[in-house]
Amino acid sequence: MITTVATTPFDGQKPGTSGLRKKVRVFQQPDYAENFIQSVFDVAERPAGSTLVIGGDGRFYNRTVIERAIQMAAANGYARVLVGQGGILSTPAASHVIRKYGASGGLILSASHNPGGPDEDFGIKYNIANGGPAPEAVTEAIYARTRTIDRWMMVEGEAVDLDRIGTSQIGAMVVEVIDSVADYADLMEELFDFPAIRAAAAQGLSIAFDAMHAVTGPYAHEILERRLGFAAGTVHNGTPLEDFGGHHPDPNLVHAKVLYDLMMSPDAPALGAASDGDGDRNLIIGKGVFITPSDSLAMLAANAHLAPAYAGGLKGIARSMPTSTAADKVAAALGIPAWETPTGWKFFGTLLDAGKATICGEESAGTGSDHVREKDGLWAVLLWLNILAVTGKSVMQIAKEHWARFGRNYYARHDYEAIETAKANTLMAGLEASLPALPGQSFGPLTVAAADQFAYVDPVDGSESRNQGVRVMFACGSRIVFRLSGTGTEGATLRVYLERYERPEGRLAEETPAMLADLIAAAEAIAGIAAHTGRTAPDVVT
Ligand code: VG1
Ligand code: CO
Repeated sequence: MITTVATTPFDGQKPGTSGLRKKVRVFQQPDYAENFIQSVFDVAERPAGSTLVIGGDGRFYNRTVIERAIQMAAANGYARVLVGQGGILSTPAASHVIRKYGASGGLILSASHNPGGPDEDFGIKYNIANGGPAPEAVTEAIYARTRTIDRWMMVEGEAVDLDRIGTSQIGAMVVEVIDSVADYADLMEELFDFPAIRAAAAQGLSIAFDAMHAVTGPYAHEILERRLGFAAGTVHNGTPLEDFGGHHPDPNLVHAKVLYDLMMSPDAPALGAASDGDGDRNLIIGKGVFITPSDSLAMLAANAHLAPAYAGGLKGIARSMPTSTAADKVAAALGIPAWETPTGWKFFGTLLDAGKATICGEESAGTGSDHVREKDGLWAVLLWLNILAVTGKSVMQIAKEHWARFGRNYYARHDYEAIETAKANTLMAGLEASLPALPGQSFGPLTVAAADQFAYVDPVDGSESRNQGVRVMFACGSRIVFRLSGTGTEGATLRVYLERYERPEGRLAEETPAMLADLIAAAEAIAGIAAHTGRTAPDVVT
């Protein structure tokens, strides 16, 4: 029987860069999650007989919301729900399941790399039938609906046992609890040269993978240790925990410091890697060398033909605007298009669907391809392993050869977290106002060539996205980008992206902070970060 519950709108249910992200306490308010999910169901394109996929990263509050979402899906006319066992599906696995089983969409419950637990973060994201994040037109429609919603619906049935694989029924709807890992692991086996990796592993190729007590643990155990034969213990922190062991499941040099230290030690394996809360990000560290995500994108694209799935070549490479231009140089060398999109994976969907790009990436440790419509942490790790296995080279060797051929993009991102929102907005407004006067001005040795606020017109569907970040381009090819994060749950986070290009004949083996010092000083002079925020140093440098 369908129960209709009267409700009133909540303010601020506007999806950000990647879904609706708030503190758990906010989501725990009566009707809060229900209003958002009902708004999704009210606007989503879902023909009669549709299937919905539901999965999450296993963080605190996951099960509660999944149980409710299943009851609501039954009341809203879905024919079938596919849910990962224990409520677990990594974000890329959810994308694959949506595509494989022809679902009309999916709910992914995650706040990604944000910490978890009763006082931390939760999130809900809706993905469409292509498996990718809902594009802005859809998220705008969802948001508009949250502002007028007056009821939500559910079928009160017997609770589904999320832990037991099998089929049950709620009202007229079928609920299938599926193996969270199998479909995804099978897909990886199709894409990559597993026999070559297995053979290399048997001959001593080694990897340390830090699952950060997040969703990729079970996936990494199955793929790396069982299917590829890497030694037991290859996967560190492989048991998903509701609070990620009290850590940030953010695979960067700050939060994966233990892995970094291992990789810089004499005992380092060939490859060190980590993934985030929901499994869509990746960190790549070779023995003695950190590979920036922007460089990883470029190096993967340059070597992708070594993996069976990409042996026929790439159709194009896409990167988010703040991501370094290293990938563009690879695209030019391959004679394929290079696309520049706003931040967030939702902007890659149309390019992938239209066959304009095969590999995409973001500076925030996201890389992926047209095999799904999300970034994919383990995919990147497996492509690296495939390349190492086939070439027999070290990560260091691949990096050095890459820089010698394409030049090197020194790169860093400085984050100023939990700034008062008003101060952050004033800073950005000041920056924008200063744009017309910037060209021609010099900051130390750097002269501004151009400055703008990035706006994007999707080359496939023509949709426009404005205010996607302030870019300051210098005559020497260096660049600073300023933008506010769209995933935080506390105040505002200012991201400052710094990039300096050195030609192949230039200085390729320097330390990044020293190479970026002039740009860091210029960023302060241009934006007045200290004056606006009182901060004299970033909270996180990645
Ligand atoms: C951040 C990253 C962006 C990424 C997004 C979601 O967004 O910068 O590149 O797509 O997180 O990643 P923002 O707006 O905070 O800069 V995840 O792994 O949270 O789904
Ligand atoms: Co993520």
